[in-house]
Amino acid sequence: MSIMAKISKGLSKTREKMAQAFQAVFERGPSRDYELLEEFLILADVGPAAAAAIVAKVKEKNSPELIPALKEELVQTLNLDSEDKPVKIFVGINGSGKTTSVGKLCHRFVSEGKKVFVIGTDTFRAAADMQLEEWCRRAGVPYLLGKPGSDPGAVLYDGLNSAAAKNADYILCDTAGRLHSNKNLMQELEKILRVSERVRPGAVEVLLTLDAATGQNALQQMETFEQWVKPSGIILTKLDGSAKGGVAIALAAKYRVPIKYIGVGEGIEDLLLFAAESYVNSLFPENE
Ligand SMILES: Nc1nc2c(ncn2[C@@H]2O[C@H](COP(=O)(O)OP(=O)(O)OP(=O)(O)O)[C@@H](O)[C@H]2O)c(=O)[nH]1
Ligand SMILES: [Mg+2]
Repeated sequence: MSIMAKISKGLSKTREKMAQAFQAVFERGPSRDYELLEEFLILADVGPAAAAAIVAKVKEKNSPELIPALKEELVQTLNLDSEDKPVKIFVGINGSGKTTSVGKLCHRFVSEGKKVFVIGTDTFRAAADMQLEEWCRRAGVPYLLGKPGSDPGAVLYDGLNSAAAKNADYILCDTAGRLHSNKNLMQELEKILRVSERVRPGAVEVLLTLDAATGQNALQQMETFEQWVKPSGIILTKLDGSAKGGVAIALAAKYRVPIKYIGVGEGIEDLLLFAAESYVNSLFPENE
């Protein structure tokens, strides 16, 4: 399957929902009605603030063709510069897809010929180490996993040193799931980040995994993680099972943090590089 076909398939539920919202809204009036356009975007999980901002920009364009103008604006909203740093720390709430995304990204980097090292700092959840170990085996990458109950910061410190000895191009660090409302666990994450910055100054980035199905709640998660660890990229997971892919636009509009990858399935190849234009094209029905 081509990448475009994979993105399109991964976004099929969202596209269906977009089409339904479009029909429901515009059967009431002409598709040049900007108020209706805003309503359509809100129904499509773009969220009220981003919807208003986007419609204002589309209005400015004063284009005779509304949908192409809207698409162009959506692409611009989603098209954000992103940096690629060697140490990537995966954070996010429980079950959002951190460990799976680490496994998939290992596979992606290995197939690009990169040397990867994985550090598992989820010493909290039972069997977390076995799950990550299985992914590392499948991707064929070396790893260091913390013993159950051990201090995540100390595990990370050791892991970063082992990775340096192996000359890894990329070091992917899995962390335990934590609710954004849990202050102690957010402080622990802050500490993990401090440790890594001390060992590899300037080389560390935080990737926040967000489950697309959580819709507007993803914004709240972003809000809190932003306060504690400033994610420099988002991985939007489980798009295949969700109709709420429009939330990508809400996130990009509000936080200006790039979406780097999207998860479109449970398999090792189901993590795709995010591309604003293909994403937007896949939201609209004519691309099926
Ligand atoms: N369909 C689908 N399932 C996914 C995707 N990403 C992750 N999953 C599934 O979501 C579930 C949770 O994924 P994990 O990777 O274990 O999530 P986690 O964030 O590491 O979870 P904790 O460590 O418990 O916080 C698993 O069953 C994965 O297979 C995706 O893109 N699509
Ligand atoms: Mg996990």
